Amino acid sequence: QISEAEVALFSVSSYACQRRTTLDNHNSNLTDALSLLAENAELNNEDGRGVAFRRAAALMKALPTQVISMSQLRGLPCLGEHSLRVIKDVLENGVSSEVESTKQSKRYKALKILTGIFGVGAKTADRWIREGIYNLEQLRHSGQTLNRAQKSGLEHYDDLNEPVTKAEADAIGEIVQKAVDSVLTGSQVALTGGFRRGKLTGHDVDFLITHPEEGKEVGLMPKVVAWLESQGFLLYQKTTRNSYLESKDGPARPASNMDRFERCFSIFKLTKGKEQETASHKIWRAVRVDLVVSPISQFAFAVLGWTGSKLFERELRRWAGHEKNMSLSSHALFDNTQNKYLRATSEEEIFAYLGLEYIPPSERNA
Ligand code: TTP
Ligand code: MN
Ligand code: MN
Ligand code: MN
Repeated sequence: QISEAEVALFSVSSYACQRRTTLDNHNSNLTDALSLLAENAELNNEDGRGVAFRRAAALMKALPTQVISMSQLRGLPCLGEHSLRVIKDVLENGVSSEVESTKQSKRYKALKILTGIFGVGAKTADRWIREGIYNLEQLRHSGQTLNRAQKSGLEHYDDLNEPVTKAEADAIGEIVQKAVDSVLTGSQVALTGGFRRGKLTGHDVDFLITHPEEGKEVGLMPKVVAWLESQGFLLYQKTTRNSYLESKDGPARPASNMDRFERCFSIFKLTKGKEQETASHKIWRAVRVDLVVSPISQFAFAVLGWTGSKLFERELRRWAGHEKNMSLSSHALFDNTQNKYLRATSEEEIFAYLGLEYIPPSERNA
């Protein structure tokens, strides 16, 4: 037994955007369990429960040492009754019985397999399961009509479920830069998402494109996509135009956390290096790539919004709204008290407006 005096107590802020969360996680046994339950909740459209588990997992990720006793958790925020029960189970028994039974369940396994198809979300997967479809084999023989994204997702299933490496992300970055240079000189490409936070692998590669002269970026995406297509780099693409100007709900208050930038969800055909050639002798692999175009005036907000993590972003918006009476989006920051937009050209300025200490991308891994 560990005596009261020996346990290290932690002092941790309640919003993830007030904390520094690196990739160095001292409690992966606990965060893996909580993340799996968060994922399961999300797959079942239980969003409130999903966020509660995500917040608990993020809090555990931010602790500076390994937790060995429940008494160390006294007074910590973000840990609800359910999360504490899961943590206790892991600390006492090495595993959480709820996590183990979830992992074994037919429904969870099917949801994982089916939502592993690009273009298939929780709702579609649920409908298929209710029709008796639990795996890819059953889906292929079911006669279900698949949309263009789903067809592509099924075709490249294995590649798209293989983590993307930083080397592959950099190779794609060079292609995107070349595409952008070819269609509009002076355009800039920034790597965002998990790779900007220092992750070594990801499920996709995210890029933000802009031009230093405001307005020059208009219509850029279709040109970039046409260039990529002409060079044979795209296996799939769906471009959505910018809907920011015509939105009625005001720039900083999008209806959902989906932003309104001109964007392209794509699947790249990436030629493998000699070292990466596999036994199958396939000389290329499919990689999910997200491209987003932002005007330079919104660039700092777009970089901040697209760097993640998803929970860090959610917490920034919650902090802005609840603590500062401001509305933050990937386009702008609006001060509801002063009734005005706050301009920024860097992420540092945005944190300053929000009254938050600046957290660099590598410490936003909440
Ligand atoms: P993701 O690419 O989904 O996540 P990630 O890069 O952090 O992790 P992974 O390595 O698995 O790819 O999203 C990146 C960021 O983009 C995320 O912080 C949220 C933001 N984003 C939006 O702002 N709007 C959107 O519509 C989507 C899909 C993401
Ligand atoms: Mn450490
Ligand atoms: Mn990503
Ligand atoms: Mn993405």
